[in-house]
Parts: sequence; C-alpha cells; structure tokens
Amino acid sequence: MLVNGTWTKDWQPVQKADEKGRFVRQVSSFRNWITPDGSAGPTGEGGFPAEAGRYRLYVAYICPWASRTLMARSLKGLEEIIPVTVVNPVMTDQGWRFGGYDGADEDPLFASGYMHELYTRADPEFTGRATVPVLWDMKRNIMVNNESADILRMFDTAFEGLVPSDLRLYPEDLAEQIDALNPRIYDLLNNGVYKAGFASSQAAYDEAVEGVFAMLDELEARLEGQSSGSYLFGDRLTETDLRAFVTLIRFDAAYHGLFKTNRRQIADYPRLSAYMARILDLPGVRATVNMDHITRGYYAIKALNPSGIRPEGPAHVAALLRG
Ligand SMILES: N[C@@H](CCC(=O)N[C@@H](CS)C(=O)NCC(=O)O)C(=O)O
Repeated sequence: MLVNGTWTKDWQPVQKADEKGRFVRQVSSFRNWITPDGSAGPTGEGGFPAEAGRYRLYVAYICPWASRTLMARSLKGLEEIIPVTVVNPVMTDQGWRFGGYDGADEDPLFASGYMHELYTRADPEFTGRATVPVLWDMKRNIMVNNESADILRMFDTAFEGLVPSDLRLYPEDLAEQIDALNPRIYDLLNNGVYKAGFASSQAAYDEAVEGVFAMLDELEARLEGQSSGSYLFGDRLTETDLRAFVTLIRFDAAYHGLFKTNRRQIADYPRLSAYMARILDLPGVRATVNMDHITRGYYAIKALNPSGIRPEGPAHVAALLRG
C-alpha cells in the first residue's frame, strides 16, 4: 500500500484484520461526484459536470466492486461517453498493474506501470490501498471518486441529459428499501465471502460463512415469494440487483473453492440461479463478466493459493457464460 505517497515494502497481501481475525476492508477516500451541472454531490467537492469523453473508469474484471460500476455503465448506455481501462487480473507486490495479459490495457493517460501511480498523481501524499474502481477526470487530471457505490449512483443520474434512459437503478420510491437491503447484502454476502476467504481464525471464518449462507437463503426465499422473472424488488432492476449479481456470478467458480464458502453452490439454489442468468442476459451485462480474468486473478492470490494453480472450473459456469 501507499504511505505518504510512497509504495511500502511491508505490503500485506492478506488484508487488514481486526483483533478477532476478521477481514477489514478499507474505506474509500476520493468522494467527489459528477453531477449534471457540476454542482457538488452528496460528498466531496463540485466542479465535475457531466460531459461526454471527459471521465475514464479504471477497473479490474476480477473485482466485484469495479464490475458493478461496469454494469451500470452498460445498462445506462454510457459506453460511448465513459471510456474504460482494465488492469491485469493478477495482483502484484505493487498492487494492480497495467497490461501484460490478454484483455488487460495499458494506461492510456500516463503510461503508468501500476495503479498506485494514479493515486500519487491524484494525491502525492496519499496513504492507503490503491483500489479499483477509480473514476478519473481527464480534463482536470484528478481523481473524482474511488467508491463504487457512489460511482453506481452517479452513473444512474448524472448523464441523463446526455444519454436519456428509462432505467432507474435507484428509484426514489424504492430508495428506503434499497438503503435497508444494500448494507446487509454488502456485509453478509459481497464482503462476507472475502471475510470467509481472508479470515485468520476459525471463529472468524465460521461467522462469515454463516452470514454468507444466511443471505443466500434469504435472497432465494425472497425470489420464491415473487412472480417468476422478477428482481429483488419486483419487476424493476435496481442497483441492489447489480450488487447481488457480481458476487453470485463469481461464487461457484471462485469463492466456493478459494474462499472456502462451500456449504452450497449457487447452482443449488434454483431461483438464484435463474435470477443470475436473467441478469446476465440483459443487454451489455455479459461483456462485463470476464471469467478468465476472474479465475486467473482469484486463484493467483498467493496467500490463499501458493501454487497459483487454477482449477478447471465448474462446467455449469462455462455453460452459463456461453449463454
Ligand atoms: N470501497 C471500494 C472497495 C474496492 C476494493 O476493495 N477493490 C479491491 C479489488 S476487489 C482492490 O482494488 N484492492 C486492492 C488492494 O486492496 O490493494 C469500492 O467499493 O469501490
């Protein structure tokens, strides 16, 4: 990670843990918002008006948080106006790097070798992990935001004047329910699988796995109570579905094995499986799922898989992705 703008040698690939061995994810630090007129958003400063071709999104296909922003970009029809740069799926001892893998890009703006160079460009004194996604302002050459939850919401509203869309990922009438379910899905499922995978005590692992399957059971039951073909809040797709999808699609191929969340697979949940397939079939979504990057990246995490051997992967996942 970076400490006062310098890459530190005491890099910890197994991430931060609390006193009980529970994995702790870093809080994001660039929190400005793109808005239709450049006024300030809910956090950070103003000065980032919606403009075509002004902002670049840096992502890793392996990363569920980055992938939800990619999904929003596609579903909202923003591909033409927000270019994307994809990093190499394998985390190095200097964090995410550019190029060197099929489907990974060089940094077109600064020819950076590593993602952390963008962070020190944005803040020469930056302390923290150089995470993806990153939304970069190519006009002012500064980082707008590195929190995917914010990026999702600004993609939903900021560019309406440039690319109108009927889709509302965060509709006002569902806001309260979305805000209630999101943090639970995040804690138990999205981050829950990481808490299981990176647990450094049996108790922390047990607790995390319990949470993961409690949430999967809850989501299965929720879908069961609704008409077929629906999403978590009925017939409208929302940001909560994107948040759930990114973990579901990685589950059987990566988390079930590498993160030891192996009580069940998503394939064992009929409604969740159908729901996941339905979302995958939405226009533009399949292109945001690069299973080669996902399995290559996860199974290259040395702390969890020292040999780096990548398992073949379940046949049902390959079949699902072929469509
Ligand atoms: N709060 C961030 C979390 C993003 C995050 O944790 N990204 C991971 C990859 S999935 C990352 O870049 N990790 C690099 C590191 O920890 O050094 C968000 O949702 O945008």
